[in-house]
Amino acid sequence: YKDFHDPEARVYLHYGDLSVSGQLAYLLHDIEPDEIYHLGAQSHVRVSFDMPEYTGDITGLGTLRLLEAIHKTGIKTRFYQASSSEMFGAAPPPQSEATPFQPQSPYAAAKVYAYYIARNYREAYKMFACNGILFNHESPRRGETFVTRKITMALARIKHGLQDKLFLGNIDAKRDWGFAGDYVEAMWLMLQQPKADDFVIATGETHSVKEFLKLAFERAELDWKKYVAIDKRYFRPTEVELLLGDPSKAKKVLKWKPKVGFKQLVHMMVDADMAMVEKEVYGLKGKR
Ligand code: G4F
Repeated sequence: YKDFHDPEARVYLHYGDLSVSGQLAYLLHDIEPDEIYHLGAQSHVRVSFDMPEYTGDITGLGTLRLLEAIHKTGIKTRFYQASSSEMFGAAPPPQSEATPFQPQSPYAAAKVYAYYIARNYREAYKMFACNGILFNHESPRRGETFVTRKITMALARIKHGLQDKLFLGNIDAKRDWGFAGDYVEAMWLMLQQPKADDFVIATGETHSVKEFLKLAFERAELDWKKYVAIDKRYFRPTEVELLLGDPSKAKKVLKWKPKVGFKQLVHMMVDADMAMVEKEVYGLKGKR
């Protein structure tokens, strides 16, 4: 973020709330964006079981409010809906654009609603609205309560003596993990196409949380089994055991493919958190 007085400022912040439809319309009217990437949501699956109504309101109805604001203001824009592989839920892998959804959480059910309402506005009002059905995408910027970052943060702290244990839930769950940077490129490509459509974005590989743990701790020369404990509180009432995407359509139409592999991604995240914690420790020592 740069202050807007700075001549080099390229990012401008506007305030809005997905629960306030009128204000969304004012924002769109003022900004007239060429492209909208709608990633706003209550996006944590476990939290959606604790806050199901809020999740339905923001993640599901929030999307409707934004689409309706575009429709009512009549602005010409291209709309990207952040759909999620969680929508596939219990559906057998590999999951593609043709796989029927079987959502397993209030979050996933809200995303299914948002997916269909985006399609409906595309058909009803000829809006350029795309669904990117993104499988898990990670980076050093990942929120600290999602499992990958929770692991890399904890192990960096363990390595430097700032933490003893890491408590996790279901470590047998499998996910198709990719690098967020690659996936953002796919989102942009979707909005550059001549026709709006829906695309699965995935690597086509699946790995368990346990595999992530092993690779991450090995990178820090630690044995994960000595530090990880299972806490039932991190289990979900209904779990998505296995996600594995089939990105063939994106490869063919968007000419997209992921550049960063699983091991490289794990190492990137571990290295970033090790560097951050080292700085924290060094800073603390410096103060003494
Ligand atoms: O990192 P997670 O919380 O991601 P999850 O639930 O797959 O959802 C993420 O990816 C979706 C795309 O498919 C997004 F739509 C969504 O917004 C979010 O970004 O959990 C991954 C797996 C789960 O099976 C979970 O049960 O890790 C398991 N897990 C095991 N222990 C844990 C933990 N997850 C979290 N967050 N914390 C744990 O301690």
